[in-house]
Amino acid sequence: MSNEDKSSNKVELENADRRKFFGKTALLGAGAVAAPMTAAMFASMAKANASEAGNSAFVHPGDLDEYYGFWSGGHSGEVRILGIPSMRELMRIPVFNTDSATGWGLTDESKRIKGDSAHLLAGDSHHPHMSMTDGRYNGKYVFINDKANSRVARIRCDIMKCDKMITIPNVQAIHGLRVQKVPHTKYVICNGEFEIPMNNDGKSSMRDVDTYRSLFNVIDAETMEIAFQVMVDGNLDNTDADYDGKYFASTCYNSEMGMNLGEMITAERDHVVVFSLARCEAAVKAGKFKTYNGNNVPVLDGRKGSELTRYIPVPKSPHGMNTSPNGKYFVANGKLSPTVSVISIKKLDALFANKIKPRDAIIAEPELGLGPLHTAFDNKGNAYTTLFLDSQIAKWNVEDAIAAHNGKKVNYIRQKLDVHYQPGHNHTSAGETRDADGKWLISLCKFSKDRFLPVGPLRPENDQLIDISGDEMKLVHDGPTYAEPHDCMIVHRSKMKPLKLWPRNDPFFAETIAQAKKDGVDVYTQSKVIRDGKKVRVYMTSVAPNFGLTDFTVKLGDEVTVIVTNLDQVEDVTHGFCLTNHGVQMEIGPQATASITFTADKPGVQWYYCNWFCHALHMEMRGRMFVEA
Ligand code: K7E
Ligand code: CUA
Repeated sequence: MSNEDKSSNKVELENADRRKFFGKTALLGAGAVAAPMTAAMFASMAKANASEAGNSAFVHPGDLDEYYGFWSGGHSGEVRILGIPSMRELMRIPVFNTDSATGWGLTDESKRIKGDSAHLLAGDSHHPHMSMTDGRYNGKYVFINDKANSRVARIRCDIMKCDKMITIPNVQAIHGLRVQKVPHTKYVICNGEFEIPMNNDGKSSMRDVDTYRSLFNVIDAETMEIAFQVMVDGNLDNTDADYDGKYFASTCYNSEMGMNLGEMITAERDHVVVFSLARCEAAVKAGKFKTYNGNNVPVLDGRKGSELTRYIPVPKSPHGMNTSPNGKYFVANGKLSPTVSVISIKKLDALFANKIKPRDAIIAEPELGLGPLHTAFDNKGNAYTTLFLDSQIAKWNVEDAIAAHNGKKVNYIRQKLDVHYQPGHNHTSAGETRDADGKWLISLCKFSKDRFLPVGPLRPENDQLIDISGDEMKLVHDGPTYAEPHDCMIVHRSKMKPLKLWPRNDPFFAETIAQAKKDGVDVYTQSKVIRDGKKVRVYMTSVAPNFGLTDFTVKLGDEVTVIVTNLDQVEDVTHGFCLTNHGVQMEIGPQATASITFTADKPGVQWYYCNWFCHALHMEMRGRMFVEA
């Protein structure tokens, strides 16, 4: 028996075991189960196989995962980091939400980063994607959209915190988001989904649907400012970039510009919009743009007939857009059509030169099953498409699908695997980069139904781990998740270099330190109270188990800012600052400075304490704020 055979055997046993437990009749690989296994037998077998198998999902206690997975938290508004293949949740990164553990949304630093949307406490994150160099993840940033409030945020991967956030003007609901892959991520691209009047001032044309537009948005990845927007016909859904640095493509559903469900699904065909980056940049340079709503963001006209775009008709209401890692194809996923449309990227030059017709760029339209939403790829020419209605993943071969399109009698479907249940996105290890390695596939299922202990009317989603290293897909893990991962991306750990301590004077809190300097305070050595009219700034250091100040005094009604610097140099020693009865709490990582501002509106003694368990004397790490009436 080869290592791979043993691994497969283990997986079949695991599947069979689980299905039996739930009383299912559909036993996959039932022949592999000769006799009922005891838990101990299974555990020892799993362990033995894990140590021998080439692609085992079993990660022993204390062992580290091979991949980082970045998960969107959907309408929780956050981003999560999971280890793959263990599927252990390693960290949560609050972004569009508010988080009382870290103080995200409460601290002065996070409010500055959130900027004009600091007052918004909610969000709906969908698409986390990492910056790239030459089509490979570079471990620098992860970008994420907020559909609910039309925002895009950036996470710095050295500290794993959100460091930039912008609200996109002239649009509503930022949905699909990806990055420029080649030569590097100069731009983040994203779609404005909901169409609105271009000047949305409530004065005119609000009910005249003909004035509604949807925009494609191009953001500078370093400055996080909008480079330009492109007006299109129809609305936009998902998007992706090529591997040549030339084209972006977005799916469009509702080309009808309908305002209700019935109107939105009348047309038999919608389209994919392809954007020429060079032509768009040239148009911006030449000043061929307009501005709207009183801001100065250049808006290009990329509607039908424009030289900036091409419209490729595809069947009804496409959803996902995915570029194959060999750089040859854009795949648009049919959603209401059982097909996906394969667009040849090589043919786009001819399309933009008007040498071929739009539909000539489509070189395959394989029928896969009901409700294809998103497609992922391995490194062997296979694609994996989620079938929402069928609750399956279809594995198909791209070159065979092209051959079939050309009239050859070949079966391009390799396998269909049941997933549980109703998958949306799926994602393969490094599958949206040149490093696609064909080892793991995640299926992000929208329903878990009977897969877990019931926990009330609200159930978790189910993110399933599938081994795709062999000829057959093997389901190896059920991963319950909180509302609602839409998408994830998987990056090999060799690409990541997260810091263990915060750098002193890090840009994350540079403004806080600049204020301290103005106040004549060195936050790395001093604890001091500065009064500035009705404003009081309280600087204190912290070293386990002590705050630099065991008390400080303010007057009732003062606006108080507490600035804490954690001087501990020990990895993993985080302190907290929590003021009782004031809704004030935050994290201060080792060597970090963090600040939070509140009104001292309660007289008398108000205790503050460290709320991260940091030391045997952590309970004693507290002090008093005296508020004089
Ligand atoms: Cu398909 Cu927002 Cu990418 Cu959800 S989207 S599934
Ligand atoms: Cu510092 Cu607990």
